[in-house]
Parts: sequence; structure tokens; C-alpha cells
Amino acid sequence: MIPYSLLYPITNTKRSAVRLDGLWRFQFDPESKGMGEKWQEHGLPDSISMAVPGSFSEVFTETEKRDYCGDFWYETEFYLPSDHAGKKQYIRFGSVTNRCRVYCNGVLVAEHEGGFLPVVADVTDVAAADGPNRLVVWVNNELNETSMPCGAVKTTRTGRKINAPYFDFFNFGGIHRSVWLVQTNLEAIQDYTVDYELDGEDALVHYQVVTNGETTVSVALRDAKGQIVAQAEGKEGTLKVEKAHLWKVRNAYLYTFTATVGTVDEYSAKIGIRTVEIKDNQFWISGEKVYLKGFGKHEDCDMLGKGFNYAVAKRDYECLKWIHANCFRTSHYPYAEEWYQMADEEGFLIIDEVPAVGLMRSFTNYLAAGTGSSYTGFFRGDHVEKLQKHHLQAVEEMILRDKNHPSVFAWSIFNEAETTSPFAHDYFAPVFARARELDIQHRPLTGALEKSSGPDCCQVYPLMDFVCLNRYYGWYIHGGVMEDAEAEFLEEMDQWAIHYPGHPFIFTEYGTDTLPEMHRLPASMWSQEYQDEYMEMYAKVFDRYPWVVGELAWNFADFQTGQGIMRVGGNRKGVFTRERQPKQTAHLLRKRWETK
Ligand code: CKU
Repeated sequence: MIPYSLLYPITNTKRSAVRLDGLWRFQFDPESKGMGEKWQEHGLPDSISMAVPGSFSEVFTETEKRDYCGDFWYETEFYLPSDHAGKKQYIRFGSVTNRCRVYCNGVLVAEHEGGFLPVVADVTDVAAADGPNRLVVWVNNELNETSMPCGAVKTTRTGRKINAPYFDFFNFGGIHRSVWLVQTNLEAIQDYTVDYELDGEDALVHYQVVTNGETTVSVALRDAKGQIVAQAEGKEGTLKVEKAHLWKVRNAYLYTFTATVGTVDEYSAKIGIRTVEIKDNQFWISGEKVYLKGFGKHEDCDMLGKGFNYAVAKRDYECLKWIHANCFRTSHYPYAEEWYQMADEEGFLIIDEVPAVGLMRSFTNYLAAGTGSSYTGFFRGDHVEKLQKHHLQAVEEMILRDKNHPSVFAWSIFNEAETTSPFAHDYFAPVFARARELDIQHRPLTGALEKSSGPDCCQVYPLMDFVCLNRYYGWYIHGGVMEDAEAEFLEEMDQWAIHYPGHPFIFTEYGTDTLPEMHRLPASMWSQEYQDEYMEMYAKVFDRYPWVVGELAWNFADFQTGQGIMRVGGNRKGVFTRERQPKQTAHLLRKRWETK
């Protein structure tokens, strides 16, 4: 299991958390000589400054720097708080993409594979009381077939390495989320878990608190006004909440859960009492039937790349509310934790996805997958064992990090993997099993299936509690010929009804690249009018099948991808532009979703 606490950093009288964000020193290392020259000890010899959090690619004006692939380094320094003696100190990165090693005063303190989940380094024994302490981070952004997500590295004729992702978003690298200096007492809370049971009007909140000591734990639950509504003693137990306010979709109610360990530690977090059920082919949240409306999103913005920014997130939630959405999928990786905190507050549902994307050998996977023409034997070969190890690790870290968010109601174990061979089933069965075992709330599991993963040949959907479909009839298939698109779409839907009855289905991708400046009468591909016609056709199909219980359009906003003849300044399937302004179809969806 994961050897460190993934608790989100907070400050109170027992623990402190200070953000180390700002301008750090930065240097590319194309020849990978930094380690040999001991940059980790002596610092970066020829650095420039770089924004943290942020993606380096989005700020440079030179091709080689934007597309840089290989090793790169960050450096900063920090001081311990004045009351540091006899306490523990950690450096916590929300994420470093795609892998890193962290050095404090020259000593390796953490190593992490994967670019979308936290990296925590215990620096207690290496950070000096009088400072400054040198923090150096080696980062590498090379993709391969054992990394999550998957891809390859190519070399140009001049010997320059470039990433060749098997997925359709720019492989932004860097320190993308806040970096914190966390201080706790030696004995401290490491983790907590909550689970809910409704008992008439009352609720039972079952809890577990993990500490690294023996001191008695007491817990309290406060309502939104700050009044204590339940209390208990012990590392495990149940809090009974009378006349509980339930967390409901777009009508959130949050309690504050506080665990106290004698005089040594205290940790508070917002929780929402809610249940998740699949019953009669439908989703029920806190006993109410919910139809999912929203998007697949990306962490992506002009200038920031994948760097988290509160104002961007705030704007996105305002747009989501305006359009009457209630849900999004964290396609194709777990997002910064602040996204989930905001969803908890606003009552949005999240399908939390691990970075298992590109599990199919193709540089234009969207084409291969969109048309259903792919089979590459991906789940056979020497890479599979290591890939699965990274996959399991990502599932464990994601569930540990996100399990207590009321907004997270389902886990997505992959996006568009090559699921048609028996090898895929053997690969995925243990990953699904591990996720089931880890989540004490037993949230439903899913994966997003592309066109090749049809009802007659996909080997993996029997592992899922509900099925997510990514479909592009009218774009990659029968683009511009809407009646054929619709006919073939209906044929597939009728097959699903036969093959997997009794399970809810949702659409996690459907959309058309659309240029905001392009209008065409009659509608033609890439125009605003075509996006409208396509959305109308999909709505008609969804409404025919009562077991289709959600529509998450692709994508919330235009986003950056690699270059290619199919991508005009990135993927333009956004319902909003990359600047978060509505395209015409946003108004159409808004009207539909207001009453849906
Ligand atoms: C999207 C079936 C196509 C795969 N899907 C994955 C997603 O990441 C892409 O951006 C297609 C697209 O717009 O092509």
C-alpha cells in the first residue's frame, strides 16, 4: 500500500501547510547529464525561472522548448517553520508530470511514477533548522507503453526527442499543482474514511481514522452552521446524525468532520452524507433518480497548460451551472484536488478516471478508435506486467486520495483501451477487483468504450456496473451524412439492449470539431450549425432508450493536442471555446438540460 499520507494539506493549531508556489528555477537536460553532474546536490547550473504551478510548454515561443521531451529539473529553497523542533515535515506536490525524483539538500526523499496524483516526501531528517534548504526535482516526461498514459518517443533527424502520445491531448509536463510544506507532530493522523447508511430520517456515518500512534482518537461532526451534531471516540465507529441533511445533486449540504488525537493532532474536512445506488437501470443519489448531464473535461487552458488555477476552475463551474450540467468525467486522469472540493460545494457529480488512456497502439487513436478499425495486440507482450503495476498503483492512489468526496460517485478504470481480446479481460479483471476491494463505499465501476469495443466483441464490459460509450457517428463515421450516422447508431444501440440488459449506459463522448467563427447553411462539418444538428440527432437517440441515463458531451471546452491534419489548433469539439465562451450549441444544450 501507499507508504505516506495523502491527506490534503490544511493548517490549524496542530498542523501547518504553507504553499511553496511561485517562480522556481528550471532547466532542460536533453543529454540527461544532470544526475551525473550532481545537480541534485549542487543545484541547477544554468537555470531560467518557471511558474509553479504550470506547464512549461505553454509559455515558450520556441518549438524545441514547447515540444521538449526528456529530463528537466526544477529547484527552489525553503525554510522550516520556527516551531519545527521535534516535528515532522513533508513536501507535498499535487502532481509532477510524468514522473519525478525529489531531492532535499542532495538526498533523495521521494520518487514517483505517474503525473496526475500527489508526490509526498518526508524531509524531517534532511531539512536543516537554519536553512535555506535546497529542493531539487528531476522530472521526465517521456511516454512509453508501461506509463500511464501510454505513448512512445520518436527521434527527429537532428536527434531531437519528441513525444508521440497514443492519446489526443497535449502531453503537458511540469509541476502542475501546488507544492506544500506540511508540518505535523510526530504522532499524527494519516488518513480517514467515511461511509454512509440512511436510517429513516437519520443517517449513520461510519468512520475510520488512521494514525501512527496509540493516543485515543475522538471525532465530531458539525453542521453547516458549525453546531456539533454527533461525537464519538475511537479510531473506528459510527456517528448518528438525526434528521440528516443529505448531499444532493446541485443541492449540496456539507458537514465538517473533525478527528482529534489528544493534544497532538486534529484534521477537519468537509463531507457530504449521500448514498449512491444503481437500481432499475438508473442512478440514485441520496434516494433521488438522477440523469447525468455534462461533459468530459480536460485540465487545459491557454498559458497555463495543465497548471491548476482557481479562477479558471471557478469560471468552468459557472459555465457548468449556466448550461444546467450536473456531472463531469475527469477525462483522462485524476484532476487537481481543488476541482473535487469545488464540486462537493456545488453539488456536481464526478466520474473519477485513472490516467489509463492510450492503451492501444496508435498515434491517431481518435481516428482508429472513432472508426472502429483498430486491433494492435496491445495486451500481449513484455510491457503488460509493468503497465498493470502502474495501473494498480494509480487506482490505489486515486481511491485513497478521492474516496471521501461526496461528488465522486463512480470510478472509471480506463478510457478506450483495446478491449476486444481475451488478454484485455485478463489484464483488467484484477484492476477492477482491486478497485472494488479498496472502496468501502462500493461506488460503481466503469470504463469508457470506443467504437471497436462493440457489444459483440468487447471482453471487458461484463466487469462494469454501468457502461460508458464514446461514439462519433456523424463525425468519424458517416461525417456529413446524418441519416446514415443515425441508422448505424441505432443498430448498435439495439445490439447493446440484447447483450447487456439491466445495466445503465451513459455517453461519455460524442461531439464534432466546431470552429466558433464558421457558420454554414445548410450545415456542414466544422460549422456551428453542424454541431447543433449532431447534438439534436444524439438527443433523439438517447431519448429512445430508457437505459441511457446520462449524456456527457465531448468536450466541455476546446483543448490543446499534438499537431496533425485532423487538429486545427487543438481539438475543437468544445461546447465552449478554450477561452470559455459558448459556441452556438451551448445554447441548445442549455435549453435541453434545463428540463431534462
Ligand atoms: C476524442 C473514439 C475516439 C476517442 N476519443 C478520445 C478523446 O480523447 C478524443 O479527444 C475521441 C476526439 O475528439 O477524437
